[in-house]
Amino acid sequence: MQKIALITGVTGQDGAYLSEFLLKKNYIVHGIKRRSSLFNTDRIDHLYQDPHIANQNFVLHHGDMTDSTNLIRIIQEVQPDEIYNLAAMSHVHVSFEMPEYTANADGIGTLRLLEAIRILGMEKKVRIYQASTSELYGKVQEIPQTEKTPFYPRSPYAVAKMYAYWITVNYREAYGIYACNGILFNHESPIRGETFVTRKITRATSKIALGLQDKLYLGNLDAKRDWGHAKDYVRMMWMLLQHETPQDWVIATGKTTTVRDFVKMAFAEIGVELEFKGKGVDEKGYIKSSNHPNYKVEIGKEVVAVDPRYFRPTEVELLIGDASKAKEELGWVPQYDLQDLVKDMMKSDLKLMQKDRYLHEGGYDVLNYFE
Ligand code: NDP
Ligand code: GDR
Repeated sequence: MQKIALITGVTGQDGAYLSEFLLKKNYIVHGIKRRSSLFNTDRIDHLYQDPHIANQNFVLHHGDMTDSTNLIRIIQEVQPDEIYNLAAMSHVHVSFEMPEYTANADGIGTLRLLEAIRILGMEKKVRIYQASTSELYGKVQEIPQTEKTPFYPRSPYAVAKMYAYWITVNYREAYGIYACNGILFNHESPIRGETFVTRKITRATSKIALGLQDKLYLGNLDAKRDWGHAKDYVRMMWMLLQHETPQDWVIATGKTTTVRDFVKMAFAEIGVELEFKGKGVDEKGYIKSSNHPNYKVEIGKEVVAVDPRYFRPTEVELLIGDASKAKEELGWVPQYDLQDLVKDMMKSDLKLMQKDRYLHEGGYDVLNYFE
């Protein structure tokens, strides 16, 4: 019998990689996507199957975490063995601008999903993965952070996710539902959303290499994150749902790096050594040397600057996770380190920006719909 998975947030970074992974494992994958006025399925278009053919393995449904009737109907129709709840307003900074929506989608949305299972009497049939986050740790209580480290959320996003974390634990204890929290530290990839810091950096570095952009503006360069590769992390989502008993798991690399050092690593991929001078809002990054045969950038040029608009009202300064439990009990071995991740992202963005440059040179970079 083929297993059936339902993924909320299927159009996101993790949803796309997880769909690929589960399809390779011979699952039938159903995904929930939001209606939007433009196509929003870029990341999963390569998995698309013509809805007119029989026996599809990849099926999309319109839906939203803020609509419980729709969640109940989809779950009833799909009868999943596993549900991966990845849907969320996932941008920490934006959550300060949209706190109520974030609470609704990320916090109450998780409750809606769990209640749907109860309403449908599927408590014993289905296993649920909840996309919890290292943002729960927020203000540093202890390092490295483990499953036992106390939470101290520092944004509306993290507070909403804290509700989702505990409601998942509560439904597991109260109703015996197989529900797990994966407390995942930051994970990135070539298909990471463009406004998260790693992707913002690899895109801008690629554009600077090709002469399409002059400068990269960032916020807090001192923030430290434990960055892994999304491919390693989605494998883990599946692995932890296969464990005999439902538990909560930290997934992390155990290494932490500043935003500043990530920028240096990205520039190193185009043969540039960066030098940072100044402090706080006045800190700037200059080209110290440049030695790539294909990418010529001017020595001494200022290419990185700080813009306070990217500062957060409350910041998470330091994240570093200890995934010993997952490594020991589930045998998780990540295949990528940070260097591999930066290489993978830079390779992909350089290719994308090269395409942009061809379009730009051909005069096709701005499509005027209203001409
Ligand atoms: P993305 O932002 O790339 O994807 C989020 C997905 O959720 C998108 O498919 C988005 O749809 C969808 N979505 C947003 N709001 C709603 C809603 N109201 N109803 C239905 N769908 C919605 O996130 P990631 O793939 O990076 O992360 C996946 C999950 O893991 C998220 O819950 C995130 O908070 C969590 N997480 C992520 C980490 C990371 O480092 N990536 C670390 C720890 C946790 P659309 O495409 O239409 O916007
Ligand atoms: P984060 O990721 O908040 O950790 O949440 P993000 O990449 O947005 O920020 C990481 C750190 O970089 C600093 N920073 C900047 N961030 C952005 N976005 N843009 C900038 O210009 C910039 N300059 C500096 C931030 O202040 C922060 O300290 C991600 C999301 O995927 C969440 O959904 C997930 O739960 C956590 O990771 C784990």
